[in-house]
Amino acid sequence: MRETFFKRLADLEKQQDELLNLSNAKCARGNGIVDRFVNPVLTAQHVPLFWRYDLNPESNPHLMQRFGINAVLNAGAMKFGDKYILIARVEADNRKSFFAVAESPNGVDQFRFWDYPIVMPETDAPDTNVYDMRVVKHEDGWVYGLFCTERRDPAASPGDQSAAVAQCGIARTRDLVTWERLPDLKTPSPQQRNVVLHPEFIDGKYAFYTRPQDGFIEAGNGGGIGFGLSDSIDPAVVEKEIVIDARVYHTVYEVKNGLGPEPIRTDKGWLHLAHGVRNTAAGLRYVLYLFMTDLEDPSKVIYKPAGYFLAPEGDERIGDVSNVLFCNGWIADDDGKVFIYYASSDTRMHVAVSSIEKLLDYVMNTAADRFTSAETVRILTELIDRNQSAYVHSLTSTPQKTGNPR
Ligand code: M1P
Repeated sequence: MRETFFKRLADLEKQQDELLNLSNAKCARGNGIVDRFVNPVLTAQHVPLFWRYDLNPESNPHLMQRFGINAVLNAGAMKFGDKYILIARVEADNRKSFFAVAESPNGVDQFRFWDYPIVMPETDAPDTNVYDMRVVKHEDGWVYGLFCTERRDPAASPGDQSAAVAQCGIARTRDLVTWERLPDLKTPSPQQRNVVLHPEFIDGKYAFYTRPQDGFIEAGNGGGIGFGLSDSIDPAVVEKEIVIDARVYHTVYEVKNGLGPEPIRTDKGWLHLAHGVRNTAAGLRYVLYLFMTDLEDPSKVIYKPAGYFLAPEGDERIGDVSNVLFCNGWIADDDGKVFIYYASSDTRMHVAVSSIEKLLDYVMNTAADRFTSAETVRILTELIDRNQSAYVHSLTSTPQKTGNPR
């Protein structure tokens, strides 16, 4: 029996060692805006063996898994010293999520979890489930983690075991190990998810991007990505919430949208990444889009390309909740490189790499949505006309097509 135990352990260790040391490479032929990478950066298989197994041959002679991990997803991200840090949502087999820190020396591979998950203190109303942390280095000197805290709806009938209330939990830390829990954010909306703290004070106040919603799943009258100010962070109270990026009929964000990570300050404006949700016969489809707000007034959208820049592709389309890309973490390096960490289908984490220069170019020079088929054809025709000009032909060898000349 002992021999079998140690043989199985050696196999598991070898397998995990290979995974953790796997080097990653850019996928060929990206969209020019970002480069995806071939391998996911964090998965359930990255979770340490000593979290999943009782490694004592006396108490676990069959070396069976004692603590199952279902998925690793929706990670907040930040640079901490010279390490690339992900604060992942780790979902155990019992459906409960918790947060755990993983670090990499280069941002694209070799992510390893720290030895223990984060012990998140609770408020007087204990969380049933916590997930999707946005990490923000605020100019007040603290590192904040804003996350969704979910509790059973106190008004639910005994037969309804799924009605829930989602709110924004807030905690802060200086070392990513010890966290101080603050009261949950208060807003005028019945429920909140996807709340992000702006990294700078606005008019001396803490600024929050919110996602007001009427129900646990449905945004209802919650019109899109909101914005509001709070005099303090302890407690944080947003009395007035305005919608800055609305849901729009027949778009990739018609059903819901929500801000992803904290915005990145650039000399042209604040770069924002968000997810948009549309309905299909096969269920909801989550894609990622970018927009920019004014440097002085981050609630004012100044550029917003039509549609998405990343949507589920290939294996990304399949998982616990299929057809979903979700991002709540990115890292802008000093050299201008931007690492975008996104989860696919609520199952695993990936990275896509871009740069501030490319993201600005994309956001500022890609046509905005004009919301109808006719206008979409007009935008396309303008592009084709420009590409058919003699000047462009003198620069490229692309042959002119003559099917239906204008
Ligand atoms: O399942 C997709 C995502 O659904 C929720 O996001 P939203 O509130 O925008 O619909 C969240 O539960 C998120 O964790 C999940 O990835």
